[in-house]
Amino acid sequence: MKLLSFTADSPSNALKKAQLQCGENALVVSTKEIQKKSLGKSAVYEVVVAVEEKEIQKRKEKSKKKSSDILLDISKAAKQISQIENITTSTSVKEKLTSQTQKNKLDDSDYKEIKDEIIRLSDKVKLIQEMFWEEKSPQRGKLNIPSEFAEIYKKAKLSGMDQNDLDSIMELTLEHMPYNMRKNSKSVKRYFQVLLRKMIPVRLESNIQKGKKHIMMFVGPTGVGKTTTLAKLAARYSYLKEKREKVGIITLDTYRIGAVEQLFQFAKMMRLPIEDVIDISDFARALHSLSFCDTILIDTIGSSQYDKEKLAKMEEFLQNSEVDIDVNLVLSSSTKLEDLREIYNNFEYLDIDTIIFTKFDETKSFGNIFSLVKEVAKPLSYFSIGQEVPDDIMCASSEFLIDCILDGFKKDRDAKSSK
Ligand SMILES: Nc1nc2c(ncn2[C@@H]2O[C@H](COP(=O)(O)OP(=O)(O)OP(=O)(O)O)[C@@H](O)[C@H]2O)c(=O)[nH]1
Ligand SMILES: [Mg+2]
Repeated sequence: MKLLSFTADSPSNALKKAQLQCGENALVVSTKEIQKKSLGKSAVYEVVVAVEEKEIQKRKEKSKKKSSDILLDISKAAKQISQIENITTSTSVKEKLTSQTQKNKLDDSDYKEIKDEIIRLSDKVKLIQEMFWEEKSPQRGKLNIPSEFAEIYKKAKLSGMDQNDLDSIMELTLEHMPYNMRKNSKSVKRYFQVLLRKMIPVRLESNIQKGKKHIMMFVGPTGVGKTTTLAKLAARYSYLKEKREKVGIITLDTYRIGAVEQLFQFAKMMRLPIEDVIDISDFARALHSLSFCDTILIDTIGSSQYDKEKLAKMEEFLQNSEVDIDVNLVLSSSTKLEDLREIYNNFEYLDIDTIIFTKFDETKSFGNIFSLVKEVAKPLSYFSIGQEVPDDIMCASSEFLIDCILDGFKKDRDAKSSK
């Protein structure tokens, strides 16, 4: 027989402790208060119990077993968890990651796989954003746009491109794009960019016939930048290009006071010959007096596309000319597609050779240019990218235009690379 003592803040709690350790049958020998309750201190009671030694031994073994049972359960659970983990990750990138990390090494293909997975996930996130954007699933019109294509679709759509153009290009892309390129939005964007570029006709400056007199006439609506563009090109041809050319200027039908003044001052400053023409008979004379020039640039007064009388007069000048005139339609990038169409239709009978777009710096959407040029199938020749004469002009480039459509106009970066 053994006597054991248990203490607690009450006799019943002390007894509970004793019974927990020695069993319900433990014999209570005494109960007494061994510390009185005082300020900040609770009372302490002691319970002394008498227990058979065999009983103590039995209870010790039981408690040992209980804790080893718990350990067993934990290790079983751990085993199960690791088995589940192995199954779920056996085919995934994660398994490779774990096993490769053990070897402390990841080879390039693993990195690529992980990268692709991250891009795929980010595409999914983009798709969700997309769905908020139009508050509907990626089912747009009759086209079902996969998530990797969502970003590019949105950008193109916001660029002001014609919806039918966009849908047919998307359809083409979805049909022909190699499967391995579809994996993420980056490769989709690259493919889409190349496809769009191929659709834009561009007339290279180098394609202008050498040795042949080049007579360029600038026509277009009022205020689009015809005179400014002419001045920039006059400087470019006469001073800035590798091979300097003799450049002359003609101002046509310029009854408006001030319109000629500006150009006359510019020509004087640049030491370029300039002729002012009001009558058709004067036109032939002016061309003759500039016959020593390699390039003749003809400025016209801006005409509203609705001003049929003025347009008819311009046509008369062109028809009566005995020389080939390269007709350059000047349009502003910030004009909406439907207005561009209308302007083009009204100037079309002048037999337009090429289109110059101005004011790239004044807009954020360039899809209108893409759609117009695609529709009318006339090549672009120059882009005006600001007000500065002679710097803010560049040769048209489909690459530059598509970058503007998909990523916006960035003068410093793009202009330098494309001049
Ligand atoms: N921001 C910006 N302004 C431009 C650009 N090109 C021309 N401009 C400005 O547009 C305004 C009109 O330019 P003009 O060259 O006089 O236009 P225009 O077509 O000759 O005008 P009209 O002869 O009246 O028909 C001027 O203030 C120019 O500085 C350009 O690329 N970007
Ligand atoms: Mg003008």
